[in-house]
Amino acid sequence: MSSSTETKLKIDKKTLTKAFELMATARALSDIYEENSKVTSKYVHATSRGHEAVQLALGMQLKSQDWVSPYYRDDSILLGIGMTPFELMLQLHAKRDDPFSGGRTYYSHPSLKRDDMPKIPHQSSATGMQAIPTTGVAMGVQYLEKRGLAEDHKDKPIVVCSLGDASITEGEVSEAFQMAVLKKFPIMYFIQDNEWDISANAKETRAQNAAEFAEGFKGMEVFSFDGNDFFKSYEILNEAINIIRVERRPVLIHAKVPLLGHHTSGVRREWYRDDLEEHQSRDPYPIFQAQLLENRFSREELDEIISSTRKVVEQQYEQALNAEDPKPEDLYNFDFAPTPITEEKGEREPKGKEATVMVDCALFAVQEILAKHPESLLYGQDVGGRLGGVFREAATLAQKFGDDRVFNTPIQEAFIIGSTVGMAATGCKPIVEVQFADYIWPGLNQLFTELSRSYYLSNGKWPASAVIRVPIGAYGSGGPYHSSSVESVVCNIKGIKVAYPSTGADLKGLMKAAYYDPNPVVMLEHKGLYWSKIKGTEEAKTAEPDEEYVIPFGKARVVQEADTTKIESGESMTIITYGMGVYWSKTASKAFKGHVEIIDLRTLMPFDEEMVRESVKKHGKCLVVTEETLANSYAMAMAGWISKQCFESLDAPVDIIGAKNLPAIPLNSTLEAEMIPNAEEVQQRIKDLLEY
Ligand SMILES: Cc1ncc(C[n+]2csc(CCOP(=O)(O)OP(=O)(O)O)c2C)c(N)n1
Ligand SMILES: [Mg+2]
Repeated sequence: MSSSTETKLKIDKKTLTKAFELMATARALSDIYEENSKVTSKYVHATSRGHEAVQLALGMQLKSQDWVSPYYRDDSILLGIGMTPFELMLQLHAKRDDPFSGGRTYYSHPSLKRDDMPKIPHQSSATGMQAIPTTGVAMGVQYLEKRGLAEDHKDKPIVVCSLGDASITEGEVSEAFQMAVLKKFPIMYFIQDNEWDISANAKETRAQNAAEFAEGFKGMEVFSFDGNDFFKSYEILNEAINIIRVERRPVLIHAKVPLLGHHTSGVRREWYRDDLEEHQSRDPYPIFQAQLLENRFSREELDEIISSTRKVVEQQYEQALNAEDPKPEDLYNFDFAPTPITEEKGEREPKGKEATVMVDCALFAVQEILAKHPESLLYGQDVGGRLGGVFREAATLAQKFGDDRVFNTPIQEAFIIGSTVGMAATGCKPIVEVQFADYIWPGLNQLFTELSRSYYLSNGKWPASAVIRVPIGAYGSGGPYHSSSVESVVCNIKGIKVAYPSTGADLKGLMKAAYYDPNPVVMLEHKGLYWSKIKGTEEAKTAEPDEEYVIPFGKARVVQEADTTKIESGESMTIITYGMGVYWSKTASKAFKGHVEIIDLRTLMPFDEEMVRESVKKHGKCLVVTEETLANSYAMAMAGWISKQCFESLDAPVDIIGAKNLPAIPLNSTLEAEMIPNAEEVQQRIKDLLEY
């Protein structure tokens, strides 16, 4: 036992005293939680009991310029970076002043943005899912350094992603590891191996441990050791941190630790553990005490620390328990960060500008952003220099702005989407691309679990500013995996905004608004409108608006007005639509000149409630047109909303047109045409409604 204190690194007495105080504090916390379990288990919690030594060794060596993503068992990391037990217990009791989330999320699910402490982006509770966002932080740190945009620090910042041993079997963790070694990010993956995954044992869940797994990731330097030994942990972490600070490359820590507490307050160890004695024999607390007794400390000194920390924690426990609860109205704070884009500005149709296809309006918008804002980047599959996007939507950008600003990613939609939350935390402004809407699914988890909740659950500390471009829609036999509509699923995620422009001018103005918006924005861009090649979509091609042009989200556009005489005589109706629906409706309404108003929503979340309400009230008849399958769709929800909001002014039931309710859009063009709505179908429904 004593041999491990003979480390090359001499740890001064002050540091050891601090470490012991913190370990005693962590023990006092978990003891007091157990002693008061009836009260403390109102909200679920897990503690670091058994993991304290390696966690403190890490937390105590992090600096204020560093970044760390602790997981739910990391309360000793939080003590190590300087959080007080009182602050931690405010979260335990889900109190209003919980510094992480204001009572919104569980114990030891931190987020922190203090000048004098390492930064902690929002931490979700989904095991392993922090790997991608945190690797995104490292990507942002690297980008800012390479571009000379980083703040000056004597010691360069490192990024730490802490993970339980079982969580690394999640597929997304491999995406993160792969990017870290490929790009040599300054990151530490800090794996605490207690060999448990709730009740599933290592033997059932893995063929190799974290250190062996990491061998598959070329360039990841691995340190594997007993994390229950504070001296050893402190020394190895010191070396590992130094490698990352100086050599700017990734490291994986594999620390073997006993799990001494319960999995969580709700899942008790006595229900299933058969190895408690063996784990108890590796308890870091008596080991540390024995080491300290052989190393400049007396029993009296240690006992004094143990009893005084216990008193402090007891007192802070009461204080935290009696602290104020959140008020009902607090629920509504921080749903979206305020955007500076609140009005339409700039010139939509500058004189002398030629009609420009939609795909180029998007390209020019991104080009202007990249030219003006060095913190902006564009990445995704095939957007790099060689091709410039499968739709040539990013053509020439890599050549103009460099391969470190516009680049290809591997086929990793989770990484493409999830990395933006970390990038945004560092001050970068990522614009990313999912190649086809059909492939958003592997990234949807990150969009839902991480991006959409970062601002809300960090109580307003970490907005995730990201533009996610998604080519969407059916176009010329794209078939079942290059044609799907996904807006209903995306719009169902709260905390993100969604645009679906139908013209070049709208796409450019909304792309700019999306960029300046501090929230995550999904830009749905219809492939069939990109070049206006489909008959009837010529008007998607517009003059390219000027550089200043922006359109605020939540402002629809009147595509076509009905005649006053028709409105007055009760012979008019409105169509609420977006995307390709705009063009089907325009073509269809030609047969009913002056009878049909068409509203293009332009943004689906938020949508222009006022314009929709006014338009329906004006006409008393309404048709909602979408390209999506109808069952449980955005369009159906819109029709429901209209029916309720405008019930008294409706002269007919709200009608809806959409695709047939089938699992996929078939490849064969006859089948595709049968599935998707068209102008003829819209024309028939207009007729029916006008005659109702
Ligand atoms: C994505 C996801 N799946 C399942 C869970 C439920 N869950 C919570 S903790 C846990 C075990 C994690 O084990 P490990 O990563 O080794 O951490 P430990 O609790 O052992 O410290 C599971 C399966 C979750 N939180 N997230
Ligand atoms: Mg485990």
